[in-house]
Amino acid sequence: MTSQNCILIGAPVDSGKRRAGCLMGPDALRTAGLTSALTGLGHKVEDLGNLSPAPHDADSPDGPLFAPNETIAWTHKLAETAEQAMDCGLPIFLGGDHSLSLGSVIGVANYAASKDRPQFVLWLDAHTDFHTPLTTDSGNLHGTPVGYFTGRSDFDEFPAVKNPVPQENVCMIGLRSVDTPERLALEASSIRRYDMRQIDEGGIAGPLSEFLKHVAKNNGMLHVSLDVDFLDPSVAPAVGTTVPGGATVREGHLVCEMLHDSGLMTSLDLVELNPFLDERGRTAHLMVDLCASALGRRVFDRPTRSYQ
Ligand code: Z70
Ligand code: MN
Ligand code: MN
Ligand code: MN
Repeated sequence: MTSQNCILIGAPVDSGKRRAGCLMGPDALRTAGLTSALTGLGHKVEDLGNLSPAPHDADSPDGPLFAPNETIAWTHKLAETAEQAMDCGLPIFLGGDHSLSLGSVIGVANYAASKDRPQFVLWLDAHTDFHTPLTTDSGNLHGTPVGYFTGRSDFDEFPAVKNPVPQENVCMIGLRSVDTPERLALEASSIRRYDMRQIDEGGIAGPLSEFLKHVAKNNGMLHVSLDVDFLDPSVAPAVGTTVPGGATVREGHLVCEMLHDSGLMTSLDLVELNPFLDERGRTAHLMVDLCASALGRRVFDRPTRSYQ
């Protein structure tokens, strides 16, 4: 197995929604043994510690969006850190809520563009997070990163998206909670999307391997964004918005094992873990175990599958 240089980037972002607690996520993932899980697989691990947002004006409690200044400041910091880290190995962003992907994805996409390679994104989530600041009802910016990095308009105060990820390069799996404006915009888009019904009917391996083939054929770089609520809340309770009917432990591992076999993943977000809501660390441990599967942990050796 190829040894990777894993770069852990603590991103205790808690400004993307109102319920507090994701700021403890990076330390919970560390406490659950992330570093030793990865070094045990033969990888090098460099932990950059926890970042802070760029300097910003205080947010006012009124206004349609929750904490926009803080989230924009995080976006600046994370985009810059992501682009730099891509030159040194495989960045793993330890969230933090999903608004961290506003920054992580534009940063890695800028790096891919500098190498003349297309960026792809696998979005593992109950939600599509395809809002813009004008379509969101909740005002929670963790519901907007896919809208942002695919280049939707109305993100005026945010860093400019120099290299939007083309819609055809985005694949969402696990969907079961989609707001009407998101659904309408998605239906008018070429984003690949699989709801839980499709997974129930046909399994998760088919859609994923089709997407991985597409990434491989285009020599793409692949960012994977894993939201805790992709998983069913019965196995992953440490999340603010629990949506019943999510992926099973085995579906989660299968996705991660296939990602590893593909050799295509170049960056990863582990997001929305709220340790305040966990039960004896079980969600943190599951996220660490899934990350280990994505980096090569397996029960028995198997011939490597090809996605070419
Ligand atoms: C809803 C909104 C969301 C994550 C919840 C929910 C968004 N669509 N995203 N949890 N990760 O408020 O915009
Ligand atoms: Mn602040
Ligand atoms: Mn999400
Ligand atoms: Mn979600």
